[in-house]
Amino acid sequence: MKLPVSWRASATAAVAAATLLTSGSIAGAASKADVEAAAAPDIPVANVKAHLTQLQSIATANGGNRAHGRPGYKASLDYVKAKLDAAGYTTAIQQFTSSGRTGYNLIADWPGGDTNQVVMAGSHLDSVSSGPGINDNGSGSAAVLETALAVSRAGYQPTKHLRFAWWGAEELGLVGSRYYVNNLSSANRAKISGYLNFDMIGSPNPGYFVYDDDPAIEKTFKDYYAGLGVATEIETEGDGRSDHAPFKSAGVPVGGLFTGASRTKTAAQAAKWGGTSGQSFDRCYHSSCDTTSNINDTALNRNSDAVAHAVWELSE
Ligand code: DTR
Ligand code: ZN
Ligand code: ZN
Repeated sequence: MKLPVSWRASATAAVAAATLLTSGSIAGAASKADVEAAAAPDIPVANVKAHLTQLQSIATANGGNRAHGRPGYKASLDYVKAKLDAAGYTTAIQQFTSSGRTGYNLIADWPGGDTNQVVMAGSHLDSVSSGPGINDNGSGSAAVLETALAVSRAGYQPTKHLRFAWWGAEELGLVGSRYYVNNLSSANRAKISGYLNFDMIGSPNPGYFVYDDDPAIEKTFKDYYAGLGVATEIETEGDGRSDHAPFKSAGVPVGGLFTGASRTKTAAQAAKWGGTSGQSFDRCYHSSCDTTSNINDTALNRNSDAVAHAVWELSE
């Protein structure tokens, strides 16, 4: 049984990679240890916002939501899948049932890379039934989609294999992501080097929170933000609160980003991040006002670029 790997960027990648099965650590690809890693491209925030506009239109045309078991969810899934199919991905829809309704996960594999080392990035695509769910979680879904499209545009061929996922029924209790993890063989589960989760990354009164799970994934995100001169905080309430939880429970290294939900921004946080103290990070959390107007473009832009940075860096 391969030990759960933890990420470790290492100058001795060749040695570390050769002892992967015994050391329990994963390093950057040996073949690129002495070559500057390919830098991720900028993710055009206009493209991300265009996806959000499409998701908004889908919700508006389907009773105002994109919730599990409702037409708006399947229409959202079909939109994302069509973009990925056109970009050369190998896509698969995984079906499940929850609360008597059919749910769907979308899994998209980028051809190439070592399929024994799979880097995954995912987000839940469903909204609550009370609204369109543009920040929660169109923001994460659109950023992951645009990163996947950027991989295709770049013709990126990393050492590791890239897999992207859009989960159903997260709002019912992480149902889709748990179904995916539970239905992996132990061999296939052990091949997942890491799972990156993006759930609410464009909150209107944003904070910049990094999941405090796998140290190397956390460092990848914190270093990225340090490069921007943006302070980050550890996401202290994330455990069990989103789709990284089933992966973490299965021993997969996880990480992710979050801009905040109903908790209130403190004066100290407003001093370093801007925005309004004494106000929720997202006043429209799980509400009908979670529309395309409920997005902070700077946060969405920074986090979309952070998604791409982490995908490139952790798969090189
Ligand atoms: N459960 C998520 C929102 C959420 C609340 N806390 C965190 C921490 C990390 C990620 C997400 C969240 C939802 O409503 O989809
Ligand atoms: Zn939610
Ligand atoms: Zn969410």
